Amino acid sequence: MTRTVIRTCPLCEATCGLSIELDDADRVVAVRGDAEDVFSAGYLCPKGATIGELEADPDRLTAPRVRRDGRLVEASWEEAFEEVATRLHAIQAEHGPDAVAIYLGNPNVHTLAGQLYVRPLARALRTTNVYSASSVDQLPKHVSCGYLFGDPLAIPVPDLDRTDLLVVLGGNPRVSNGSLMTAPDLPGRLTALRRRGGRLVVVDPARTRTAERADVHLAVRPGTDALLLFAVVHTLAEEGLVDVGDHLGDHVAGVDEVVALAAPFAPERVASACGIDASAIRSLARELAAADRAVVYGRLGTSTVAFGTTTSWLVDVVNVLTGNLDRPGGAMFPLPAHHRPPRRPFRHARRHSRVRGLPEAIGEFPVATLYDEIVTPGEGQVRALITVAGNPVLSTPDGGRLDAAIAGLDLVVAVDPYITATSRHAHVVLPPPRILQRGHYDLAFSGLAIRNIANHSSAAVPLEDGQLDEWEILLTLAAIALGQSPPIEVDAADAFVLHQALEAVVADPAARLVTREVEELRTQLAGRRGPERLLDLLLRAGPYGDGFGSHEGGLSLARLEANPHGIDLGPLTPRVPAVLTTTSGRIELAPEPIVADVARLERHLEVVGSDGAGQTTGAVVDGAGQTTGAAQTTGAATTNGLVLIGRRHLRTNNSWSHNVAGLAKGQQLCTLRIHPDDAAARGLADGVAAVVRSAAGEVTVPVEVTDALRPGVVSLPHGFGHDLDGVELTVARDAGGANSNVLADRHLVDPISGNAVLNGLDVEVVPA
Ligand SMILES: Nc1nc2c(c(=O)[nH]1)N[C@H]1C(S)=C(S)[C@@H](COP(=O)(O)OP(=O)(O)OC[C@H]3O[C@@H](n4cnc5c(=O)[nH]c(N)nc54)[C@H](O)[C@@H]3O)O[C@H]1N2
Ligand SMILES: Nc1nc2c(c(=O)[nH]1)N[C@H]1C(S)=C(S)[C@@H](COP(=O)(O)OP(=O)(O)OC[C@H]3O[C@@H](n4cnc5c(=O)[nH]c(N)nc54)[C@H](O)[C@@H]3O)O[C@H]1N2
Ligand code: SF4
Ligand SMILES: [Mo]
Repeated sequence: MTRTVIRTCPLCEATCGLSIELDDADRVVAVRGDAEDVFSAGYLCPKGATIGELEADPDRLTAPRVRRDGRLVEASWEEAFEEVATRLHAIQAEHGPDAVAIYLGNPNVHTLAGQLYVRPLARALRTTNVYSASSVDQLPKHVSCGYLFGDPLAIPVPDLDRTDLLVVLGGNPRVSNGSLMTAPDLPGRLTALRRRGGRLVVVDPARTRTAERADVHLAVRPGTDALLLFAVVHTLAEEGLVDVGDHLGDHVAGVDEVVALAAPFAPERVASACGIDASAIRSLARELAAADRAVVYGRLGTSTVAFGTTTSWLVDVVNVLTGNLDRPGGAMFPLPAHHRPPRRPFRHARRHSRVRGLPEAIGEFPVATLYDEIVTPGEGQVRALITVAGNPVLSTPDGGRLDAAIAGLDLVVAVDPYITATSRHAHVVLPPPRILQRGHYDLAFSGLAIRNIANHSSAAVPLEDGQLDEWEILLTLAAIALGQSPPIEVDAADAFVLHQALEAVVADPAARLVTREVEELRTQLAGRRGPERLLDLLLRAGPYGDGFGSHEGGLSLARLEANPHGIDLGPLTPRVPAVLTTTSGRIELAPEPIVADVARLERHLEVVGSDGAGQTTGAVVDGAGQTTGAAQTTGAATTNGLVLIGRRHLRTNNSWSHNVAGLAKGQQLCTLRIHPDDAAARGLADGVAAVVRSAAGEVTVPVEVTDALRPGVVSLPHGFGHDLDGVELTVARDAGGANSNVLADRHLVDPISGNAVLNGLDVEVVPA
């Protein structure tokens, strides 16, 4: 006998519905796309199809591990938490709260536990040393949206199904399935765009799978998108094409200032720096202005670069200036179903990191400086690290050095299902349950979706006796961080979390509530615990909620449980000015800190634009121990004229799905892609080993010669390099490949956000 369960796939941002067949022993026998899912309508990619293999992976931990005599041995939960408490309390007592750092990895945005219980843990630690994968990813977008719209979470997304022209910079949605743009079946939606007569323009140094299907592919030089977009603004202004639209007219400040800022960036002046003809840049601007409904979208390749914030900002500037912001078919703000607390105007750089003086953003410090905080003595030095769903050794800059630094810490706690490059250094590893053992709801991605959707999946398989849910692990750690000793009463801690959530909701006049009595709401939520109880509260108080009785037929968790294929809440609708939380209440198109950094871009243009061959990144290089307010270029970096970028593969997911045998299909995925001319010039041929060297380090990888990259650019995927001592990933260890982040210099950051520069690194490539 088998049974079928309906689940949302948690493996990427596309949130596809899956129909999963389980046998009597709850083993996965088949995974199909859920044809009835209101959003994905049956779509499934090769990664989603491997959920069964992930669930059955023998390397996945089923019990905690504790370090004894140098080895990670199985232990009971009691022993594991005892070990954490003893060591953590000693460090906190002797060195204070900042001695404990926390790093939050990407899967936290894909779990309810990560979305609802990580914050209580971080707060309980009372540390300023909070780091996350955001600062190797989309932090510049949060910062630019914070300044533009007042809210770092107000990120406009392409209204993909209704646009006539989509311009993608630095994204490869046909492979990544989209990011900061939640839409299942992106390949299909992009095909549909062109079928209905729409156009796709891709700006990418590589001819990616997305670029292959584009009407126009502009093979930009890495790191120069800000110049390109400024040239678009310049053209719009010069040719009288600026029109923010009647719908926005009253709500935008700073148009003239932005136009003035674009003055130095004529297409003819940036063309050689960008590696794109001036006429192509002017055409792009004219096409954007002429299209009825158009949208510019920038992703990873515009974010993990030296001008990440500036580029992210310019994407929305162009959308505003062409009248495409907050309009159907343009860039629109989703309205997710859950209640969000009212936001205060965005504040940024409220603190600076101890060693390098890098700015705080969205409550975090850039992970590019975690290494410095660990190795630099003094008050506030990091001595303990808690990682939750993260693998910074493989995912963040200067991976090799960070690896060694983490190995020397007094305490490492990893909440992770695997013994990875990072968790192998742990004193305690706390494994969360499997995907099918927990409920799922996309709190993060429903706020980035191209339709308003609500979809909850119930746990399909029960926890085993004594197994802890991830939120229970996080709450126990939070209680320990507050000084309590195990055993911890999880339900008491959870009652406190609920109480705070209730207080926040009743204090918000915009929340849908029939009553503002905390006690009455608590009664109505009885019968649930943990994340499901919080979710029920947030849904019922949210913009489509049942208001606990005030809005009949509105959303509640019970209603979602009765609709396992999800509830479609309709297409995106205009949200300006309600969505704006700037002090002025308007879109601040020319925010001071971004304006102030334009001079650095001009200097960069002078360096790279003169002959089109200079390869400096334009990033701020701040020597350890001091901050240079001024920008410098890398200048003396090792280079023989090549620039390194990254790439993703359809069948892998960052660093952590590499243990699924079927994913790679025996193929070597971690190759250095290089243009035939560049290969020939260096005596490199397909399949031979090459040494790739940067200012930070070197790796040896096989070469793949392809004309899919523009000359002068090489690419290497990240997330590989699992064959380190102690890593317990049998398949991934054998898969080969090297840690590309050994090459990423931690000193190279986008100075406004502190985000790491992972694309556009100067490298030298020679035969091994
Ligand atoms: N050079 C280079 N580096 C990059 C990038 C790049 O393009 N180039 N991309 C960057 C980006 S966009 C990102 S998001 C980061 C990702 O960086 P990280 O988030 O640090 O790394 P992941 O590889 O996603 O590792 C996730 C970890 O979570 C664990 N895990 C999986 N599921 C769960 C769960 O349910 N609960 C818990 N507790 N743990 C779980 C996995 O075992 C794994 O150890 O990498 C960044 N690094
Ligand atoms: N299969 C698969 N899917 C994934 C992931 C995965 O690892 N595997 N990871 C998930 C995560 S965490 C994320 S954040 C998303 C990322 O989603 P995307 O951003 O869509 O994915 P990437 O493939 O990293 O695309 C970045 C593109 O930027 C280009 N690029 C590099 N430098 C520059 C530049 O200077 N300018 C321009 N214009 N382009 C540049 C690269 O060639 C690449 O094609 O993908 C998610 N989906
Ligand atoms: S596209 Fe993403 S969400 Fe959809 S099946 Fe693949 S991994 Fe899962
Ligand atoms: Mo990411």
